[in-house]
Amino acid sequence: MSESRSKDAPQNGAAHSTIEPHVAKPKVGNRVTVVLGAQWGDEGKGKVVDLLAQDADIVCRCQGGNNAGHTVVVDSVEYDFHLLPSGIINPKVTAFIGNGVVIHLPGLFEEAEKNVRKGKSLEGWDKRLIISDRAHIVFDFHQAVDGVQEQQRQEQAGKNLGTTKKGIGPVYSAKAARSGLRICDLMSDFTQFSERFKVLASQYQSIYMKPMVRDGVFYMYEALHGPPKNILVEGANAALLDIDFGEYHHYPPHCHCVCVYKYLSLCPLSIYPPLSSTRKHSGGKTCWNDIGDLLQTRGKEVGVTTGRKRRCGWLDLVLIKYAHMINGFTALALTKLDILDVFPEIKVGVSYSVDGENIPHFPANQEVLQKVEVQYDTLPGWKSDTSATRTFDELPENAQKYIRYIEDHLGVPVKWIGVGKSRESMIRIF
Ligand code: 2SA
Ligand code: GDP
Ligand code: MG
Repeated sequence: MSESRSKDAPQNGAAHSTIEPHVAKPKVGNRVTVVLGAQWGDEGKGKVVDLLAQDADIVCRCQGGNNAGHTVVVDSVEYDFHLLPSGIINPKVTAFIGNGVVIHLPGLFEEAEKNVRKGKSLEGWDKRLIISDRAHIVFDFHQAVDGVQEQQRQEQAGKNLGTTKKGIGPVYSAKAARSGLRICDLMSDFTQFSERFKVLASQYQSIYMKPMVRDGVFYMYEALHGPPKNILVEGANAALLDIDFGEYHHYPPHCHCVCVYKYLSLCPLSIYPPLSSTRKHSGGKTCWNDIGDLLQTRGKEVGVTTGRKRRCGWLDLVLIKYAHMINGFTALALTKLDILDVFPEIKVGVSYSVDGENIPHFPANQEVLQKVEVQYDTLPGWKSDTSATRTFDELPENAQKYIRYIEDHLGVPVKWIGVGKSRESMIRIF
């Protein structure tokens, strides 16, 4: 994990000098850490964010909506976050929902209330949440449209995309079409809203939201230029769900899920990829096989948002390398090692071929991806329980070799290893 202090942050020198000559560089000492999923989501980002949030001042969500589901287990209480940054569980942290996030307001309040009922950690959440006024609003009709579009796809093409039906695609489409409504619209002039929305909007505009809503750009600018802070960015979804770099057409990603600014980016990587069951994935399909069901059952792999069973398979290092090329990961957090405890041998996808010929990259085209055959390396398993392990040295020798193998293959250091759901079940190697 390389650290990106703000003095190293990418600067657009020309723009700074010609447009805003007086704009100061961010204060030296600020640090931005980005946590991103490198597969198809559900790698355990929530757990990693919770861990890092203990040293963070601000935790930001920057994309996605309540299609995401991030799990954090503290003191045996399992919290699930969809819109709220998981770091909000830490009372010292300010949580920030940025302009790239699309917000379903009833969902946000339901999520907060549900988690408040579960345990003390969420108490006072509304005092430590900032919402960007440029974030777009998801209305119930967006969710209804999502469902209708899925049905139409099924009828017209014989298959649908397996969306979460949370209205994410429709609201990002409206955003791109410049017809979306933003939090700032809700907070100020209602004339843009139809009569139908005025009633709904006024409820939220009243006491609940006003104290939270700020100019998001100004807020983050001040944070970056004020006294040094640790800022943690919580990626939602994952690289393979990105609208540009993900599997376009197949799993219709809706927004950017990758780190474009090359700040420090940390990658939670489940050691087997869990995928939502409705997906028909191609690239990783050969990594789904008869062991998938066992991985699903052992990992209790069920969608946090939809409750759908996730499909699971062996780790695919070709696509992790691809995600690394895009994001430039500086450290890996390998989660769910414990799930592999029962296997006598463990396979790892290491190369792709199409029609017998090796291809060195992750194909953009879905038809090519359909034809991909994955070549595996097979490593010996360790056949023992790692869930109580707390140091690298305590891990069985073959588990250590497995981790070093992944590290060597990717050229990125592993700094955390997950051996269970709870906050404590994480080995640190630093
Ligand atoms: P959408 O609803 O428009 O964002 O769906 C587009 C595609 O993105 C996939 N997608 C996800 N994949 C993994 N995890 C997600 N979040 C939930 C979780 C999933 C759940 O954390 O468990 O509960 O099932 C997520 N959200 C969206 C989706 O399957 C589509 O392929
Ligand atoms: P996210 O979307 O990336 O935040 O991941 P999710 O919360 O949707 O799904 C990850 C699941 O794996 C959750 O149920 C976590 O509690 C669980 N989990 C995370 N890390 C580990 C680990 O190291 N071992 C095991 N057994 N489960 C883990
Ligand atoms: Mg998830």
